[in-house]
Amino acid sequence: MTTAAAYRSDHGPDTALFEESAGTITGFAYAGTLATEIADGGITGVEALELFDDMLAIRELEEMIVRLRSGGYDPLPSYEYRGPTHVSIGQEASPVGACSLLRIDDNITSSHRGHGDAVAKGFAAIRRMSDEALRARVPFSAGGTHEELLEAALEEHVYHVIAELFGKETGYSAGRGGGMHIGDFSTGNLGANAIVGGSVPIATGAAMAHRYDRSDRVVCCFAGDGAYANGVVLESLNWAAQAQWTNHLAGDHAYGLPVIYFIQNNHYGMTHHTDEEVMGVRHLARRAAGFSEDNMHAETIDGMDVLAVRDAVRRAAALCRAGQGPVLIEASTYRYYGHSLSDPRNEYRTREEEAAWRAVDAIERLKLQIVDAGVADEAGVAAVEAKVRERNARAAVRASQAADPDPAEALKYLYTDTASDVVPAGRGDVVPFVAVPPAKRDADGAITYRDAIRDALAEEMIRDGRVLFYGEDVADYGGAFKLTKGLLEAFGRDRVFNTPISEACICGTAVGAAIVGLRPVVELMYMDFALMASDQIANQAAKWHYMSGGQVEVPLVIRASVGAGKGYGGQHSQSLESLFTHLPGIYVIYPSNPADAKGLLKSAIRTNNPVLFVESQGLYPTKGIVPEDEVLVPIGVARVAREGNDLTIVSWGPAVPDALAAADRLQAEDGVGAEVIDLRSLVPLDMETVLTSVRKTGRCVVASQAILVGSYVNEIVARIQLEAFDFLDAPVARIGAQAGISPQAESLERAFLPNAGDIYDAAKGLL
Ligand SMILES: Cc1ncc(C[n+]2csc(CCOP(=O)(O)OP(=O)(O)O)c2C)c(N)n1
Repeated sequence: MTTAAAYRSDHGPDTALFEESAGTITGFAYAGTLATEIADGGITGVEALELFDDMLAIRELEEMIVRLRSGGYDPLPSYEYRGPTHVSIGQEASPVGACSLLRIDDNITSSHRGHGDAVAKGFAAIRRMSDEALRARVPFSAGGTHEELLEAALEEHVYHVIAELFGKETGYSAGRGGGMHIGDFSTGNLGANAIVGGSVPIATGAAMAHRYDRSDRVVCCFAGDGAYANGVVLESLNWAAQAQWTNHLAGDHAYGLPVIYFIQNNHYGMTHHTDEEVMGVRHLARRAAGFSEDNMHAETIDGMDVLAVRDAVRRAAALCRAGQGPVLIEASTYRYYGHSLSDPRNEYRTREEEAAWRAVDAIERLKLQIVDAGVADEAGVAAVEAKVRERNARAAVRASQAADPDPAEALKYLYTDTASDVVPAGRGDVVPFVAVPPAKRDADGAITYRDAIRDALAEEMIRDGRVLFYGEDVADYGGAFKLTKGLLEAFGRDRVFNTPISEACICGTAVGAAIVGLRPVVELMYMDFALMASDQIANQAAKWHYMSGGQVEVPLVIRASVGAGKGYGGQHSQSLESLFTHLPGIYVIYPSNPADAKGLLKSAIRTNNPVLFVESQGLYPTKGIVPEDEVLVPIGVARVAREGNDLTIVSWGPAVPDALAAADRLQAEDGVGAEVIDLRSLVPLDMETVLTSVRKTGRCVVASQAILVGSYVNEIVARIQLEAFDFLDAPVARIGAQAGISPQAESLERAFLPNAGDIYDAAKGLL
């Protein structure tokens, strides 16, 4: 374990002249053939036939999609295929060559054009499985020999892939993901991603987890050339190359991230040319030079030669397993079809160009070499072709007949009801290097909201070694608000570390680490910066449990603090919780007091759902009694903060103290008993507690600090009016910030934000 060695620089200015070259990146260096590979022991004839089989299986599957669209797929002449048609025909050598050198427990991530990656990783993993593991995948198979079981398992894999493409319950993701999000976690496929580049930080986070676990697992991240212009991808390269993984402060775990960035460079984005149009470099492998002193061991290879792919991935995986990752491989390849089948592709490329690439077709090239090297004769090769065709056809027919998901289950897998109730053996009861400084307690036992959060983190990090904590400046400095001071010293830099200013990567790596078994807690310095990470929060963290059909859980916590009320202006003051309530799949919690902050954060760390945990900087110094014993506050249970019979005030976060102040004034000045409900968690929402109160009081004000346009306040108001209309004696009133931008000037910000007086006035208006 690395302890808290300090990063304290004592370098003065150094302006000595230097010249630096970006080093050499090679391209197309591989010169082997199947015959030389066999002679050198790099491959066996059987393995060569397996590569052939695997590439054919991908092509057959995707040609099925092409023919289904035109009604020309003989096994299913009238099946109506719906959904995306991003076929990768032409690119098969990349996934097949790469996956053939990965272990079962290695991972891949994939792109919107990921059918081939899914088939290849599954086939490669299945080919390595024991009879027992194979039998578990095909319990119904009558086959007795290894070959029979293997063949049945391969067919079953194709079946589950096609069933997913057809949107069937027996698809890998139970029809919830489809081809653009297909994942098979049982064979190490962490999912395809329809957000171009979206999976790259996830792969990086999974590699970070493998490093943390001291395993020698590797992650191969497939993405297209277009993706390598995307911000989060470039952030990921920077993230993976950080010196802190390998320098002396990493102690006994100085080890580069075991990730292979495998660019499937088919030379087109959707229709644009990456090489000559939207990129300033000729070879994408050059990208690596900007991020790491050793160019990430980058190279360009012939992606139309499955043996060249194997050669590169063999070396890359070995480097990663030896702690010398990351590695970047640019495979030059081509897709014969357009972006999708609705793209005729004549606006942007010529038939001559297509013919030139088809002339170096990877499947044909391997077939010739198989015959030339004497691995099989023409008849043997034809037999493999027939076997693949028939296997795929049987799987497709079965998939077409499989049951559609039950419409009543459209929301199944949105959330999980599991939590980390038991910490696995060897992971629990961590002994800190030094004790976390105890929170300052008042005589009555009160501590601050800030310390309550820090204590929750510390307790959970002791309870469970899978909990990591990272974010910008959170380690030595203790975060911008000094909230996490002491955690680095207690848990070491392995578990508490500073990150680059890369909000998308902070959240995306957390998704990757979570789906392979860790429980990351990350900090966004200001909630406004969540917008920088919005794809990773909204499309990745929130969606993977559902899109995987429940195959995977995403236990992570994103802590984000709201800066409102400090005069920090429009980009550091936003209460954005409502935005995230609009994104099903992620819990949204906003505590109003120290006890809830602590108890809810502990629960958030333990639930297997992703959680956006919103904090108020204005509340950080406020105090409240927090029991010294462990208390978990349940998520999704509102708190009646003050009882009353005349009127209900519903609120959350920093609006709760205002609501309580308004209630006190109503009592004192008007003799009105207001009941104050602190929602605590917005998602899941405890509407029952709200309705029970409103049914009793007949009047309600709903208040938060968010601006009212699009606020979650409106959701509560609407539900009250729908579900308790008959009990209302007045319309429900709403309170929020003005529909504008947080101003800096105190006079303006005071006017902009709602306060206790506004709540009081609204309540009076109802009486
Ligand atoms: C973030 C994002 N922007 C745009 C798109 C629309 N889109 C889908 S595929 C694609 C091109 C991707 O190019 P590349 O990464 O090279 O992969 P390829 O399609 O060539 O396999 C685009 C622009 C998207 N899905 N996601």
